[in-house]
Amino acid sequence: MTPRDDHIDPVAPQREDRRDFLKTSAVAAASTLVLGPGARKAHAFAYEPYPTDDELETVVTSCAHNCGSRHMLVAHKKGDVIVRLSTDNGTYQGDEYGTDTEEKPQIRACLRGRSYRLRLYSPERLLYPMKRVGERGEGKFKRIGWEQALSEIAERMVHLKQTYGPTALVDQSYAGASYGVLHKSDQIEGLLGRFLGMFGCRTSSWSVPSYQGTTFSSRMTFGTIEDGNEDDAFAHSKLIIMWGWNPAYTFHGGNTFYYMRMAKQRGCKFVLVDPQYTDSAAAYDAWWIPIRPNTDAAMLAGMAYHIWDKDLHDQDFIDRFVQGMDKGTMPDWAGGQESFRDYIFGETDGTPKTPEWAAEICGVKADDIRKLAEMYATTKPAALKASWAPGRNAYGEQYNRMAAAVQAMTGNIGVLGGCAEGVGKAWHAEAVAYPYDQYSNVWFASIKSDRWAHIVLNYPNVKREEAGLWPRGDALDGVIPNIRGIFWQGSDWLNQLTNINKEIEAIRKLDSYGEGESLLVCMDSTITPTGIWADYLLPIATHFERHDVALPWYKGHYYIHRPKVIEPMGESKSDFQVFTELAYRLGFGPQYNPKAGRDYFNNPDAVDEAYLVDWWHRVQDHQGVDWDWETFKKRGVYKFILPRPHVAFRDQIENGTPFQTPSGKIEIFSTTLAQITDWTKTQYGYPIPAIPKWVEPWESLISEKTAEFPFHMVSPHPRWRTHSIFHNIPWLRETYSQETTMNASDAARLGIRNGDIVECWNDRGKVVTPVYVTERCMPGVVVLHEGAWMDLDENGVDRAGNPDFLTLDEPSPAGAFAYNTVLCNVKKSDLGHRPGWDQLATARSHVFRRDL
Ligand SMILES: Nc1nc2c(c(=O)[nH]1)N[C@H]1C(S)=C(S)[C@@H](COP(=O)(O)OP(=O)(O)OC[C@H]3O[C@@H](n4cnc5c(=O)[nH]c(N)nc54)[C@H](O)[C@@H]3O)O[C@H]1N2
Ligand SMILES: Nc1nc2c(c(=O)[nH]1)N[C@H]1C(S)=C(S)[C@@H](COP(=O)(O)OP(=O)(O)OC[C@H]3O[C@@H](n4cnc5c(=O)[nH]c(N)nc54)[C@H](O)[C@@H]3O)O[C@H]1N2
Ligand code: SF4
Ligand SMILES: [Mo]
Repeated sequence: MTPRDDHIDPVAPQREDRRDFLKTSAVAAASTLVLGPGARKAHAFAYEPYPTDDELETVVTSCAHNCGSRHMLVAHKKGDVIVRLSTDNGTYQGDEYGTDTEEKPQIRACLRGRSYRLRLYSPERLLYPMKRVGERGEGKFKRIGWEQALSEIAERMVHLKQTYGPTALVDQSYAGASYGVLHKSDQIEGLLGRFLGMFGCRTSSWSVPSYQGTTFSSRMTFGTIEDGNEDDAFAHSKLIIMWGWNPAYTFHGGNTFYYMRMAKQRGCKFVLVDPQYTDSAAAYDAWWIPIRPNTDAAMLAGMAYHIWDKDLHDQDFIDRFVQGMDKGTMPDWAGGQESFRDYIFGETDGTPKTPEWAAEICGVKADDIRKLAEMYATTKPAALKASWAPGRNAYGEQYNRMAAAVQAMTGNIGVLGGCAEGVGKAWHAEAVAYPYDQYSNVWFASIKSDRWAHIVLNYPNVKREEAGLWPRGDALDGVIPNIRGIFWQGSDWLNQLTNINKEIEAIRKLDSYGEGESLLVCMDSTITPTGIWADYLLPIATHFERHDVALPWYKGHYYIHRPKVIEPMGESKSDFQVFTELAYRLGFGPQYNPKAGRDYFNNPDAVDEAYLVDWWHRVQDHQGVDWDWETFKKRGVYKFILPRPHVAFRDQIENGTPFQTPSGKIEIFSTTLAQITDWTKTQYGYPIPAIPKWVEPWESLISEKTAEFPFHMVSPHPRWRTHSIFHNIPWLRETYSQETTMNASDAARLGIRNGDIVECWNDRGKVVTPVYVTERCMPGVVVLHEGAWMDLDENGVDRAGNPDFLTLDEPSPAGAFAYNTVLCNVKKSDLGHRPGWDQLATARSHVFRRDL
């Protein structure tokens, strides 16, 4: 058989007329999958005729979403249909043969980006406004027009605001569409926040799932979250400690791997501190130190003890740049309070934090803790890259602060090849376009993001510290919001926040208020697990279908133009169009979108361009960009060439510029925290020590709860998805599958073999997946990647394997989501696993072949 005969590409259009294709594509794709190859003869567009580049139009654009990087995608289109995607090959800058150099690398897309055509034209693509006709969560919707959708939503918003006050609607916008200049979804700068704020009814969600513990640490320690180097700085390290960091899977920059390979070639040594042996460790031949999850702060404390004990610390650096590392660097006003060294040597609590003390907690041998401490303190420069996952835990903030203390005591901050990173934002993009600088982030209550369900379920008997209410200092201060509605924009938060069963219970409570007394709106370009629970689904144009400029994620120094590559599919509109039109209906259209008129809903292009041109002028003024807007549009990507690798805090260390903390120093002893007296009146709710300390998490492998739930589950980010995005892409599910990773000795004890179906459960929920049995995961730990699209059976068991059925919604005091603080049990199961809603679209045979 030649490909021409049997290849069926459910994505490729089969007719010339795109509009017809759009209407029929979902149905065609679905029937293709059900009937299978051969059942219906398809004309294999992708192979015959196979259009060559000269027959196609080539458009440079970028990939999108909250995925760890930002890469160039090149769309090759015929008419209004993208038939091929490629990526940067170095030629788009005008270099005919292409360049890829250390100072100007290509920004090549990963497997997700290259599969994007399948997301764009997926059967789950949302093409029309929809209204729920069944029960919430049942997934029954009917198609309605924009007019009906927007007038009903506006009417309900007014009713809820008037009846339940200015905090009735929760903003659950998140980073699905961040990192664009104009079309933004996020909690601070996003379109939804501005919209609800101007409307006068908004409860904001202040804690960031990714790294709230880490953010807190960075702010307290350095006074900023811009504590990162650009990736090329890694090429200069002699030792890189990947602490809970797996850049082979979980992107943290676009070219991290390229520069780490350069470091390797120049003799750098690598260490991995992680409960699982990762592909990053394999690629760099790292020394793997398996550690019990959530015990990192204890291990770092043991390292600090040994570094002092052997006199390997950098006292000169400490004296010049650090507050509170030892007695000599404590501020005068803090008389009698404990310094970090006092804590480490047990001067107050009588427990010296020796490597032996740490070993009991973290399960790493004391000798290994000593060996790593010596390696780190004597190899210069050394990068201790303390990633976010170990901080996505109960008291996760203490881990990041402890890592910062160890970075500071060895003088590895502000030097090329060192690393101060907590959050690790590096080079500063000119992020927002007018009008965001006006009226953004206005809120009437702000809660810890994963407390909304707790508030709904317990209202009004909720203490302000349980809700994590941010102080306001006015009449609304401490007032618990009477939540009556949620807007999801650029988030799949029902699927991604903690303790999904509790969220479902909260939605049931909203149901009980009766028809019209609550409102759930989901704005997305695909039907998502969250959308299934909404009352209204609003179809949003993807970044291929609107005009914008793409910004790098936390690393990278470039801008990528994002033209409107194709017309919006179906009846989809951009978020900005939808909010502008709603704002007109609610009476503040011109303020919301000052450059637009009422016709923006149908003609957005000139207005969008005008905002982007304003922004580009700002870039030209502030960042010395020498191209004009038209040149940028023509070339597609502007890559900055930095005079030297960007290293955070170089200026502070080389020139004595003060840090942005109250004392102007690196604050291991925090001025801010030391001065708080009533914690219940702060957004934290509960006390946080002024210096980093090991605090035992609510559940871990050292807690008594292991008698019932002996496994610690961690849920890292998948290589083949961006959280939940791309879960519905069959190509990607052929590369990896959603499976529970487990150590071979645990599996043997439980009679579990590779490929068996297992259930993982605890007192919060239960999920079903195949199991991957390996030596690459330490005993007692199971790994299950976040982001699978939940798929409940009639007993509420998740057949897809979404770990957030097991996570706990209790936030750490500094706001860290405790995604990786989970005990559970595991057993072989007869329950069914479903890899995707279109479950036939997997090639992982072990799911079907049970007798391995
Ligand atoms: N167990 C566990 N759970 C986790 C984590 C974990 O480590 N473990 N990690 C957490 C972390 S760090 C994060 S960041 C969250 C991510 O949580 P989410 O942000 O909810 O995850 P995404 O799947 O990226 O969802 C983004 C949604 O935005 C939509 N979208 C994309 N572009 C646009 C647009 O332009 N407009 C609109 N309206 N929608 C758009 C996408 O289709 C997608 O449905 O997950 C968290 N969940
Ligand atoms: N491919 C891909 N890349 C992404 C994303 C994605 O969804 N897909 N999401 C992006 C986003 S929004 C974020 S927030 C970042 C997240 O970036 P990270 O937080 O760095 O990533 P994770 O994948 O959650 O975890 C990294 C490693 O930490 C380990 N780990 C988990 N718990 C612990 C612990 O308690 N101690 C130690 N020592 N190790 C632990 C895991 O086993 C894993 O190997 O990734 C970004 N990059
Ligand atoms: S890392 Fe992100 S931006 Fe880059 S190609 Fe992959 S999904 Fe797209
Ligand atoms: Mo994240």
